[in-house]
Amino acid sequence: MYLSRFLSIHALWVTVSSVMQPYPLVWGHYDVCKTQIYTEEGKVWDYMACQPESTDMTKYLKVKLDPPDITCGDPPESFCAMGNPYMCNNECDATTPELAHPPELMFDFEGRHPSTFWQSATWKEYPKPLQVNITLSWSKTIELTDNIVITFESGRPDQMILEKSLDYGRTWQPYQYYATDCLDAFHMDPKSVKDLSQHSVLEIICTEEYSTGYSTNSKIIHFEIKDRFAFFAGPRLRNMASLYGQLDTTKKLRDFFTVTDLRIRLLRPAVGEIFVDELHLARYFYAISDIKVRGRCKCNLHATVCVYDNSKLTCECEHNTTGPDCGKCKKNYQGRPWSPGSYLPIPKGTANTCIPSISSIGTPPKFNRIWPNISSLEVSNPKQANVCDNELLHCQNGGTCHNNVRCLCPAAYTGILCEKLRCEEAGSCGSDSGQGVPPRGSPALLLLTALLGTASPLVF
Ligand SMILES: [Ca+2]
Repeated sequence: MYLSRFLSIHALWVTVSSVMQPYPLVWGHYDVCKTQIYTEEGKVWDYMACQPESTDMTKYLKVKLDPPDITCGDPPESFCAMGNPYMCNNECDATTPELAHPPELMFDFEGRHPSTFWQSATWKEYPKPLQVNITLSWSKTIELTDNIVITFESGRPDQMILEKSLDYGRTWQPYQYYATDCLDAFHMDPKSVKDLSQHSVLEIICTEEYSTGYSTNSKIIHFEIKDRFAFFAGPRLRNMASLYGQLDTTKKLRDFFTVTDLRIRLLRPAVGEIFVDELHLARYFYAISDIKVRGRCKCNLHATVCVYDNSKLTCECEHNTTGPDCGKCKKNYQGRPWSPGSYLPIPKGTANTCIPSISSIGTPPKFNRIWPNISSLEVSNPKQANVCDNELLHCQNGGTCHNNVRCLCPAAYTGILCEKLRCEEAGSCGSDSGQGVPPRGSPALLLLTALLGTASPLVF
């Protein structure tokens, strides 16, 4: 059973008018999809890659517990303080609002005292494991932009797995293992995210950093998104261009931060001692006061607005795209294959708009891509990171780097880094076998190799 705690009102987040807003003041926000510019041919639309603002995604999720009746208070029971088995004057009663601990208290506004929290039943059936799955579902692909933070009110669990799904809960993959003893619990060597590198950033690790039971003051468990971003963007995330370049070219990296659902698998509560105190099992339970998940709707860089209506998130697609994630071209706009927008070149990216179908207009469309005005980019973003240079970010296939903001490509090539054959983009390479066309993905690998300064292929 889903326990819905949503606002029933239509919720919408957007801070700018996508039409009226001038170019972003700070590069990298991608908060404008199109703007009108004046050319010799009159007013025309200039299209840019765009994405919704990062926001608190817990407002838009559904939470499900398994087992469904694991929340404490039905029937009412008393529980003891974790550190003191004789202090058992706390009561959980689902029928009394002041004594109830329902799941929605994991997502309410924290800041008041004392904290409000969800709590499980106690471990009265020991030695049968006390295990709870907490599933958070968005029914929409979202991109995580900040650490997932879970606050435990009565000791951090001895064993826990954070999992993710990219297919609405049909299949699950581990995101991170947490244990007081990783080897014992999961047969994994303990690691910290800080032990990882650009090469191993997608490794699934077991950490002992957050599982020291009730004996420390910290109540918090992180899943470290920002530390992973920092492998590409630097410790203070100053070089976001490098991160965006990576996200553009490496689908596995992009997918790593993308989810439709998260699942917190609580496998063993905090015990705090070597042995479970079987005489005082009311000391052992799970209690979570807060879960933070920040992210944005995945709209494939074709929308700045994501609407929450009727318990459903949907991108409001621009660039002649459609679908919940703007994942296809609108009818009559299939003049070339759909493609996601691109973060490059910084700061406006490339919209990769869908163009009218030949059949819909009778004559071949005039391909009207308007490139950013290079000189204005340089003036408005004097400290921007490079799109290309001659050290790390190489133009491919003989292209030359123009003022660090654009590759000038040989006639046969196109793309941000001259990575695509022009005939391939136009669909006129003339060979179904693909002979003569570089294997897809190889430019991305070349770029990665260039960025990471290694000659060996990466294992993601
Ligand atoms: Ca709370």
